[in-house]
Amino acid sequence: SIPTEQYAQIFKSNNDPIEYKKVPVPKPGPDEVLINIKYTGVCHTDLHAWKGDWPLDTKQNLIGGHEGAGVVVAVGELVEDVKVGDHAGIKWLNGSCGLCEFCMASDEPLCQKALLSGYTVDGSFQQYAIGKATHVARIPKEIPLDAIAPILCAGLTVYKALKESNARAGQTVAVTGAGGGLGSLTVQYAKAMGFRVIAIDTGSEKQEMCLNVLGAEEFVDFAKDDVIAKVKSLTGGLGAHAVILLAVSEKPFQEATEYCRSRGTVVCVGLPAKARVSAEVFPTVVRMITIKGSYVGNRLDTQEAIDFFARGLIKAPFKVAKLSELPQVFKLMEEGKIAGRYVLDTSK
Ligand code: 8ID
Ligand code: ZN
Repeated sequence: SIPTEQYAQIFKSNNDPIEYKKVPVPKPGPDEVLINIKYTGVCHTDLHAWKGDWPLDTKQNLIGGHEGAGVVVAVGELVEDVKVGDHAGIKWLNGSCGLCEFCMASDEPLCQKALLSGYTVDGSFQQYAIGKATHVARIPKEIPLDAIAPILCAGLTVYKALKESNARAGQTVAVTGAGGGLGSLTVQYAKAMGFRVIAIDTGSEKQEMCLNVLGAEEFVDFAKDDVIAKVKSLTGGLGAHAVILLAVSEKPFQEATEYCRSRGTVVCVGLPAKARVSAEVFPTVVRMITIKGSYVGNRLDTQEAIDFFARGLIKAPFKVAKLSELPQVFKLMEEGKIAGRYVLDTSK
């Protein structure tokens, strides 16, 4: 039976204290499902949302979180293909209109009426969360709910970004921010897609993880090495075929074209506050560099990213903490101290 109250992490407005307290269990509307969230990943986006880093307002009294994996406990009267007992996930895109030109073209993240979990609607930092039935991720029952949680944002986002990079099997992808949550999964998806990886991040823990656990071929420490020179020297002087920018700092967004190969693509994914992307015009033109953004993924990208995981190809390490410990996880994230992803157990 579904309780009437549950625990959540909630804050009034940006930078207000995050309170771990009891709130009502929401009721699904006709086209919605209610998911008993078992585990939720903590994405750097959740920290940006709390801090109000971006030029897009968050809802007041927000329950954050958008990597929630759990079990469906109730469905609205119009929902046909999701059943009570199914495993399902709350992802960043909670809902979209289905009718605009972007939705019609399966570019639903670009829908102007999109609902964003843990940002414009309540997300997964609670024990029971609502998602539109058309958008909740379908999770096969044999997949562990803790390990799949980070795939619901980080995994599908980086899988999509790698596709957007237009790199081919055998080519080299530089991953900037490779030791973080998105980064660790990028290294794994890149490998599964046949790419060679140069990981860029800092510190011995992330270096060890990237090289010995995730399978990157090279590691460049941005705090010690000359990143541009080192990536070029590792790629015969030409640079990486693609660069995936995941860092939460501006500098890489201003130098990535310099270690990207001619004809290559720089894919911007990280969203540091108030940052700008820039590149010198002359080399960008005469080396035919592409600079583009990539924003989460559509429902097919989601299911494909889950398929890679289901096939045993994605094994990025994650640490489990309690839902009640969210503020401590945010602190470690802010300090850049997390190698990989934290996943919260919502029962504690
Ligand atoms: O759809 C999207 N575009 C999307 C989806 C999900 C998340 C975008 N994001 C954004 C987040 O909002 C955030 O801005 O991607 C960014 C990365 O999220 P994350 O992976 O969850 O953050 P993290 O775990 O804190 O990892 C960031 C890593 O960047 C490294 C840090 O050391 C850390 O490992 N880093 C930094 I800060 N500066 C760096 C630099 N100069 C750097 N790595 C290389 N060079
Ligand atoms: Zn995210």
